[in-house]
Amino acid sequence: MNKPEALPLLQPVVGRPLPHESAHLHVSGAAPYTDDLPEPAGTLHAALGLSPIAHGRLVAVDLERIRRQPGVVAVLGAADIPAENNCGPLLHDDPILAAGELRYAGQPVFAVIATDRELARRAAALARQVIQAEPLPAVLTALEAHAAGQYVLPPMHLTRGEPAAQLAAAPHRLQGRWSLGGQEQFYLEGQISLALPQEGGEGMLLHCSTQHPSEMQQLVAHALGWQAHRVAVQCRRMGGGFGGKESQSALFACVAAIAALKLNRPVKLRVDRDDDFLITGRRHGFDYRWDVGFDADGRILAVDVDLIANAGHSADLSAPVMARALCHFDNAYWLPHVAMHGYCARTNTQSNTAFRGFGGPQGAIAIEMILDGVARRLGLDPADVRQRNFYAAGQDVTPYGQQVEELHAQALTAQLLASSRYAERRSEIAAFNAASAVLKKGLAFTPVKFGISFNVVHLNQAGALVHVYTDGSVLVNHGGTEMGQGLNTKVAQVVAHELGLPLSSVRCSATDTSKVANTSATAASTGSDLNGKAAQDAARRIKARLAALAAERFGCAAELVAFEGGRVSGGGQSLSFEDLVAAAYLKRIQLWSDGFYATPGLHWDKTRLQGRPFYYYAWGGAVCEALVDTLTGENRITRADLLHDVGASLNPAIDIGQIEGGFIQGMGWLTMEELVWHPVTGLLTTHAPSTYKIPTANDCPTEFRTELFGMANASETIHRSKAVGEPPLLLGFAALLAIKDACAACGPEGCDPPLRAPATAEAVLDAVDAVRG
Ligand code: MTE
Ligand code: LUZ
Ligand code: MOS
Repeated sequence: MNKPEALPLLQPVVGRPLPHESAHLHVSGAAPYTDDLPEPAGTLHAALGLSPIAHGRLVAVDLERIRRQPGVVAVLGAADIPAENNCGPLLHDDPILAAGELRYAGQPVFAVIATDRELARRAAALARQVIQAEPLPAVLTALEAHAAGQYVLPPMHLTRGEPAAQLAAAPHRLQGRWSLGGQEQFYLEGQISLALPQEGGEGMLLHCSTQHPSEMQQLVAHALGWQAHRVAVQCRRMGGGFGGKESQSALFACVAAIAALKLNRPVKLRVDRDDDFLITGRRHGFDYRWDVGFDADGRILAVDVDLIANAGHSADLSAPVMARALCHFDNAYWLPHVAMHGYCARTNTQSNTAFRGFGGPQGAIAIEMILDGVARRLGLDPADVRQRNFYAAGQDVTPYGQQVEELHAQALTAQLLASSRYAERRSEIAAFNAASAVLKKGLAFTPVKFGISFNVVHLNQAGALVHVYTDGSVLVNHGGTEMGQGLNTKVAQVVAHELGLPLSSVRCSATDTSKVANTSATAASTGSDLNGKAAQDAARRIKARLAALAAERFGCAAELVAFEGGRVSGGGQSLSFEDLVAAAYLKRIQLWSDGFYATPGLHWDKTRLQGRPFYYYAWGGAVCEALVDTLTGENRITRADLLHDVGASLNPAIDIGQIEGGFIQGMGWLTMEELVWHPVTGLLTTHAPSTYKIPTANDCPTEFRTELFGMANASETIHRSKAVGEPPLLLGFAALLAIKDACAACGPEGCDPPLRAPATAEAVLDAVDAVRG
């Protein structure tokens, strides 16, 4: 045993801006994604034949003709599925391959398996010629479906107080309607699964780009008619998921597995970008109707609102998405009397699904549009009206009955409005607009309050497995998946901190259903909250065993043993972590452990929509400045100031990346990403980057300032940090409202431009025309 030595000044591993664990591989193009894995000899490739029509009765498919195409080994239809023809996550209403009915243009009808991908795609492209169907009338918009009472789920209502009576009594009243588009996840790595038959066809291993390996395992098992223990799903990393691989990776996993089982050969299904757009759903577009009562200062007295989501052809995750929309309509505001009505309209389009924010953005933006309208009606600065309506002491219970414990909106807003010089710039912009006929500027502030936890209580659990090897190195496996958000880096930091090791001693391995079972999706921003805690639990169990051994050696109490800087010390003595581990092994002490975490204190009544669905809230605020060319409609965000609450950050570099990325993604949704379905055929016409525009580096605000709010989480989360994945997307609201503000500068004092989202050049010109009258 060594004499204690002066420890070098130790840099804590948790809380440091360390680079993403794969950053060097990402930037050098060396990080392997599913398609980069070596293909075993004999691997076959699948492609999907898609419905050419939006709605119809499927009469026949000439699969024989497809079978005769070059390179084709097999063609599978719904009848070839061994067991359940479903890949829906909650309800069993999502066919893997169409049977009986065609529900949207782009729906997979058959799968071609060929010797190479190009040949498979060529054969699948004959879909239009081999599918025989009787067309039926298609419902393509949510409003049409709503008018016909056609829903994928029963309507949801959330009410507090007496909204009707208070509306009638309110001194001011405003009614409105608004329409908001959906958004494509546009993960850079498309949907992909590689299925490898094991044990002569008795088992199946899937490499799948998915946020939810456990659900892929279950759905594949159901499709094959197998018990779950015969299916293993692995995912090392995704090239982005953004919610699009929470449930909708399942169709691809199921098709690959069904084909692999049938042919007893490895089968890879990697869809082309256009097919990915046509097959999978995305963020729900919403239509709103509202009626709001307010006082002369712009304080909201009562509001009644309809939220109509385009769910697409099946339920998918629309129920929890709509529940989250209803639970975010309040955003940061006290709404004393409120009635919300949520409708998930069934249409003949792709089934819409999770996308960063999971309905939260669609709920919260409605109150932001309402408050903007209220401020314009009263001739007040919208930032003042917003601040007057913030949750405050005594006015701090949400419509769904959860108390808002940290009231950060006021302090965060004051700090942001000061650092962004909101008031001064407001007058500078007014002066600019007065002198500029064509170019107009606009300014807007919007706050964020976002509830953290899955709004389905039982999903808030996680497991981890930590191995310490005899050389003192550590391997972590947890139930979360890495999609670029830095989860593995954060979890490794937590484990390194616990064992007093440098980060280089700890690695995370691929997510694997045979290592940690029954995991939840990496979603709802809870990845590091849940898996960080589970991994900490596992590390602490190992540490306790090691501390007991060290205490014996040092002749001190186990509580006095410290793990720091790669050394273990106590009672005035110390030894290296490695030496202690080697000694523990010889003493036959278990050097690995599982760990588990379940978020405490959550309860939720999903019929009454009441309870405590969220462990805590994350807060934020954005101030955006827009420059609009009112002759062409072109617009850009020239400056953005973001102030965002991540609690005590686990990794400020990763968190700032998430905040900037989330803001840009929210800005893209609201200002440029436009989805267009052909009004007659129902075909999605914007199904490639040539027609669907996502923001690029050129669209970043010229001045882009991001700051962390810096208050530790009042709730006992992992190192008092806060989830950061989704909430910053809502910061993008300020981009839309800044453009709207610039449009307002074209009309008379107090005008309210009817700007729809996305605020494309056309939308801006329409809004400008409307206020110019
Ligand atoms: N960041 C990157 N780079 N790529 C992604 O796919 N997904 C977002 C967010 N940030 C995503 C991302 C979404 S939708 C969620 S729910 C969270 O990351 C999931 O990861 P977390 O819970 O570990 O934050
Ligand atoms: N709830 C939620 C969910 O708040 N976020 C999610 O991502 C989710 N996914 C499935 C079910 N409920
Ligand atoms: Mo994120 S939408 O919860 O995957």
